[in-house]
Amino acid sequence: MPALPQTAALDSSLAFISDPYRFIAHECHRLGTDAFETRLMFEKAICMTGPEAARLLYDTERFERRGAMPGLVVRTLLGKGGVQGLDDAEHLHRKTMLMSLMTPDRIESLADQTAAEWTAAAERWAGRDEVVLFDEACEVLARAVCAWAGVPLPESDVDKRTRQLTLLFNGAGSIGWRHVASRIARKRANAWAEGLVEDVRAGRLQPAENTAAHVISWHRTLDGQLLDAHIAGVDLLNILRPVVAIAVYVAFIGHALHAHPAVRDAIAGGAGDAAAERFVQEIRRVYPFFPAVAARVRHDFTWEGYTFPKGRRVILDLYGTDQDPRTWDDPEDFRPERFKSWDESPFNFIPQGGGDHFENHRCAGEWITIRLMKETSRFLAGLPYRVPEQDLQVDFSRLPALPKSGLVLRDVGRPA
Ligand code: HEM
Ligand code: MYR
Repeated sequence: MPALPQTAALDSSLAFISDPYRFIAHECHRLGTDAFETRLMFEKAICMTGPEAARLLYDTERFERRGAMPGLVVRTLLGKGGVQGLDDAEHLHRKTMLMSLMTPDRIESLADQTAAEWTAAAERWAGRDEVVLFDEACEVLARAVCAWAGVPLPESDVDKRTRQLTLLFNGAGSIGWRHVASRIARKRANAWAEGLVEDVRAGRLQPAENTAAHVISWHRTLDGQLLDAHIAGVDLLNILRPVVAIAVYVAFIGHALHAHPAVRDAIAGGAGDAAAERFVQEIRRVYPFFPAVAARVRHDFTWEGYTFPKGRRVILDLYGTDQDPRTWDDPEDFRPERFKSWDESPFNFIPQGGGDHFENHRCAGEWITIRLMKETSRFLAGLPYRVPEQDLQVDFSRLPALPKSGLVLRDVGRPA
């Protein structure tokens, strides 16, 4: 049995963290393979890229998620006990509950809430010289998602909670003080969310039945018990945090509208929903956001002649798969039209994971993300503003990647 190709370096942690979006694809290209073995944080790991690798990782007979995520990510971005680390019947049960929040009418309701928050934000900006779009988006989305999820957010807490929710994703992948700040934010956000769950259960808080706060607080596990309040809080944050994280895509929308004025004009001129959707899909394909997902091998198997030993951590390259030249012609070109002929495979375009939303760990909020991105694209395309001189370069060494300036807008006028 041939061994998997190996990296020259014994440990790749440093190489990975310095270029988190491109390390796996670059190394695969260099080694002429879709999968290679290395060490990450001193532990052996298999890294893979491409649609066939994605199909493999979402085979639940061969992979499980328990203990797959690195501790650094669990103690910041994800929290302990949430849906991401579950397997089999327990995962299916919890995921079904979370997916019940993703009905078309609930998604529309969040889109309406978000549109209203954008309009209110534009009013606030009218008196200011300039605004940083990423920062403003974090606040707008925090306000919108809390209202939608049945989570009270008094005006005096808006800044604090926005900062906390933002740090969970915008500090998790950093090193140094930002990572420490992210851990502190995780502790505080957990305490807040657990308190909310307790308030709901004690009747002190009575969110509408179709809200995340209600559904998660009253969810029962397979053996009929309420979730541990701490874990319910973690999964409530698994709804609140990622909606705020859409702010990263908002910054990319601002970037793309600026780079492609013809697309901006088309959207401002009322291009149909299908055109708006192709625009946001291309943003999700071209701009880097979530680099990779991790799983562990359930039991020994062979794939394309290589052995995958039980317990091995396996990392799937999401960004590189969305840039794979076997699927995408001229992958680095920004061409929304390409989505007219995309085959809708669940494995070749996976910015928010692959496979099935219900059966696998694929992102529960993918439809919300697309819907809010379309709403925001229309809002920004119809908003008068200037993009002053600034460093618009997308920083690929940062987690998550962002335009360096955060997208400064000047002389913002009234929305159309
Ligand atoms: C899972 C990305 C927005 C809720 C995931 C995964 C990725 C991802 C890569 C893991 C897939 C896997 O493990 O196979 C993103 C990105 C977003 C985003 C880039 C853009 C902001 C959202 C939103 C929500 C959400 C808006 C909720 C409203 C979740 C949940 C999971 C998840 C609950 C765990 C699913 C599971 O383990 O079964 N997301 N996501 N995400 N996402 Fe998102
Ligand atoms: C969410 O909040 O779930 C949405 C996306 C957040 C992306 C944050 C990316 C940086 C975190 C590092 C992940 C490393 C995985 C190997």
